[in-house]
Amino acid sequence: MDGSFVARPARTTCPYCGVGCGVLATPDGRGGATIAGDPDHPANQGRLCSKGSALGETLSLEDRLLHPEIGGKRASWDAALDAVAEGFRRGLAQHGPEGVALYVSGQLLTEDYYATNKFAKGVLGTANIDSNSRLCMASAVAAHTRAFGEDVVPGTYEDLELADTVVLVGSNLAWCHPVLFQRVMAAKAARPSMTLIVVDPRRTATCEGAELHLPLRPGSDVALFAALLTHLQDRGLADRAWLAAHAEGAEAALEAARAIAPQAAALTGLDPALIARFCAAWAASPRTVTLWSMGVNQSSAGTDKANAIINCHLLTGRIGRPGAGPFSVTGQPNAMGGRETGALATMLAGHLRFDVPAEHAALAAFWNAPGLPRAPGLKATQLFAALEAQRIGALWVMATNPAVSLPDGDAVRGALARAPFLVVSEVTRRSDTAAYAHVRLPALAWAEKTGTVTNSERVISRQRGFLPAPGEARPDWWMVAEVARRLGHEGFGWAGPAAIFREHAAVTGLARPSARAFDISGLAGLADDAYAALAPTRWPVPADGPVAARFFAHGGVLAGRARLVPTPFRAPVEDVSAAFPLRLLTGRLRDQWHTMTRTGAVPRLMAHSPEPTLTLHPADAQGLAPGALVAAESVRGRAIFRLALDEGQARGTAFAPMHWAAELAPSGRVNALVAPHGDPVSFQPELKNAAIRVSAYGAAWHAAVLSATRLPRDLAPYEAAIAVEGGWRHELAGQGAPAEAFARLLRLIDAPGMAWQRMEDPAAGLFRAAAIRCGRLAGAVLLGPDAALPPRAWLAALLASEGPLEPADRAALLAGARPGGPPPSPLVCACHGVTAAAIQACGGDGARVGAETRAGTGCGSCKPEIAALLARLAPA
Ligand SMILES: Nc1nc2c(c(=O)[nH]1)N[C@H]1C(S)=C(S)[C@@H](COP(=O)(O)OP(=O)(O)OC[C@H]3O[C@@H](n4cnc5c(=O)[nH]c(N)nc54)[C@H](O)[C@@H]3O)O[C@H]1N2
Ligand SMILES: Nc1nc2c(c(=O)[nH]1)N[C@H]1C(S)=C(S)[C@@H](COP(=O)(O)OP(=O)(O)OC[C@H]3O[C@@H](n4cnc5c(=O)[nH]c(N)nc54)[C@H](O)[C@@H]3O)O[C@H]1N2
Ligand code: SF4
Ligand SMILES: [Mo]
Repeated sequence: MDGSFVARPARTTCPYCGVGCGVLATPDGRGGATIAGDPDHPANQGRLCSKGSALGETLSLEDRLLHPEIGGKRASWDAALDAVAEGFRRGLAQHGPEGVALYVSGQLLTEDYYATNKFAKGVLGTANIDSNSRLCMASAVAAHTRAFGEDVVPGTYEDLELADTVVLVGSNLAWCHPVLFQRVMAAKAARPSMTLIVVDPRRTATCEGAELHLPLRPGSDVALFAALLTHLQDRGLADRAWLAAHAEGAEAALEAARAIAPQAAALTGLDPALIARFCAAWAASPRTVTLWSMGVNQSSAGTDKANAIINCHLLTGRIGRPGAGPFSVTGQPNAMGGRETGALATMLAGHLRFDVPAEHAALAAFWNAPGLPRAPGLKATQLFAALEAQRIGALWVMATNPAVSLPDGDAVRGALARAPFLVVSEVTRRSDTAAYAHVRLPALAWAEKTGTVTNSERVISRQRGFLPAPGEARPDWWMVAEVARRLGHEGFGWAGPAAIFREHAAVTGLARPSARAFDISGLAGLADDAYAALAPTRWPVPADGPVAARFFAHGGVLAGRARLVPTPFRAPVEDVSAAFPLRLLTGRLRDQWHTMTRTGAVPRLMAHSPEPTLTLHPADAQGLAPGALVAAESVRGRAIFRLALDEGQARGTAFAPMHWAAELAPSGRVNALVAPHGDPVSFQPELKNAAIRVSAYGAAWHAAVLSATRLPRDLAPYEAAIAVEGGWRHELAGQGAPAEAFARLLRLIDAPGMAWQRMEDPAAGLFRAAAIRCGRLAGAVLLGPDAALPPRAWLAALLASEGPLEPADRAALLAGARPGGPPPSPLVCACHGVTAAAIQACGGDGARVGAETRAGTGCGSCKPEIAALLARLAPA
């Protein structure tokens, strides 16, 4: 907190994606706040997406962890911190520094990250600190390091607007970096000659704005870029002068590409004419940005995929110029900060390296840490394998939910359950991982915490608290500092985040005179008030003066030369077979954030895609109907999903979102299926490719339950809890006698004063009941033999309505629809609650959609879907 309650807007940064949008948050004095985009922030210039604009709806304290707990019981901070110190002391005594670990997150602030890394490497003497960035950015980090000698993103967002061709590889930018996508679309509208190309096995919302979509076979990106590299060389587009001055390795990279290029069509499954169009478009446009994300990184060939992209830019010298360059976008708000502070098992701190003795010595001296580890530690999946093997005596998990987000999820949960000592710092009581913890520590959440984050374009922005700390919640850095102090270490006595930031900035100057691009030593003397007022600042900020915004701007700021890397082709580790014939792609939905601990409680964000869904191409559906339940299995585990069919899903693949946790859908955890195999260079797991099979899930009954409060978990083999205005909707399916299941569900929502309407037809397996209390709908249970239950949207809306039910509505409750009311239709626009039917009713006229329904006039995240609906209505 910067101060107590003030009713003026705080200038802060969105805590979701790596675009890093500036937010103006104005406290309402009742614990909430109104949220607006910051017009002065360079990343978003006032825009926000659906998740950002709903931030005000995530501030409730209802599910917050507000007090420390030991063994599930409330404890004082002193007792909890003593217990953590003791647990780590014991872990060190039993297993040495290799037997203790921290698992942290790109959602920590830079100051938290710095303190935690210093605690692990400086105090515990272990390099076993890894971040969920291992699941996210590790391949990009490794590729940058191989190509540039350092983890540096050369470009800026502006380059995406200045480019003539923008290529998005393995990125669903429209849903995952929506404000950046809107910037690209606005630039395209202003300059229609601009070309957008999407490389993704699925036809995503992002493709709505694209001229070209390459639906390549999952995992085959290296072959596509090998074809491009040889094409560029053969067309004489290699920039010989630039290569001679700034790069090396072109010959070897070309040789490797030539070995693959002739099979590019076979390996990618793409039409050779499409590959030729792609190569021609790229070749013809000196101003090309190739942006990539998880479809590239989350692969056993992730580092090679990224280097194959970078190679094309290096060969042509299309880097460091306005509108040109390879561009890895970050996922989390502070993925970049974690890389800067070095809070990964493979780095020291401030881009200093384990393998440069002078850098190691400089940091050991600066931290007064003679035990500073000399070699990298365990990477995320290795760390949890070591936990499972009982080689980790104490583990501290901070701001991440590995029970949900790590691959081979059932094994991870088993390891967490058997952990000798597990500490979890969390903001919510409802995290799957926190359920396993011996000690739970309540952290400050976004609205309360103070520090800095760095976005995808290297801009450091302030997060500023605007609500008071609730309960006994404390900053993450403070917890670490207190435990370090208990372990007898000085050097953690910071008065606040400004002091930590100064120390972090000073570390980035330690490598001098050896040149590191990441240098913010110019901020090491930042006074408290200057830190408080810090405007968005792009690094580097060296102590000795300003530098250009773009790296490699002719002549470049990096020491040494850039390197083209040979990238031989490797198929994904797990292959499909007769037993497991489908490749499972996993990823994100428009309105959800990760494991849903924050967005899952916001009805407006739940409406777009309320249940864990598996999408197949209709030709792969084996006669299954959309809306049916399906069991998906891999060799590792099983999950149950609602089926969706989409012509845009590549044949032979399936897609399921990564979001559902046991908290909301115990059977919908996709990572029960996914393999932990990693990239050999980056150790990033192959989260986008598991071989699975899909079959109908035969349930004896299907049910929907509406209630004012959330029902307990584990009621049925399939369940999804969905927050709606005024209460909760539960979708369930299970085995056993339908009549018994109905009676059990009724008992769960029954309460004194309820009047019941009931309809039972046991022969048909149909059971329905609605409860009325004080003239209003208080709950309902709809149960039947298949997924074709009455619609629930109208009933859910009645739960929230203030007034008494009208007689016609009362009569219609068990039908689930008001006579003559609109048929149910999926929500498209979350800001204005507009359904697909309402948009279609505008007759394919885009202007009418905005004017009459207001769809697409809010945050704009739904624009690609509106475009898709209109395209389907347009005359062929
Ligand atoms: N709405 C929302 N936005 C988010 C997040 C969120 O949870 N929700 N999380 C943030 C985070 S941490 C991250 S890392 C980013 C991720 O942002 P993205 O990487 O854009 O998101 P994903 O949906 O994980 O994956 C992108 C695409 O990769 C494709 N893909 C799968 N395999 C391959 C392949 O072999 N090659 C290619 N070319 N493509 C492939 C998938 O079909 C998918 O459409 O999003 C950030 N933004
Ligand atoms: N199959 C599959 N798996 C994936 C992915 C995929 O595409 N497919 N994507 C991967 C990627 S890219 C990512 S980034 C990960 C994300 O996965 P996670 O990091 O596990 O997901 P989150 O839900 O963001 O977890 C953050 C946790 O921190 C808590 N929290 C929020 N703010 C704070 C705070 O200030 N302090 C503390 N102490 N806690 C806080 C939240 O309540 C939440 O429980 O998932 C990875 N897993
Ligand atoms: S694009 Fe959306 S989620 Fe990402 S930072 Fe901006 S408002 Fe937040
Ligand atoms: Mo991520």
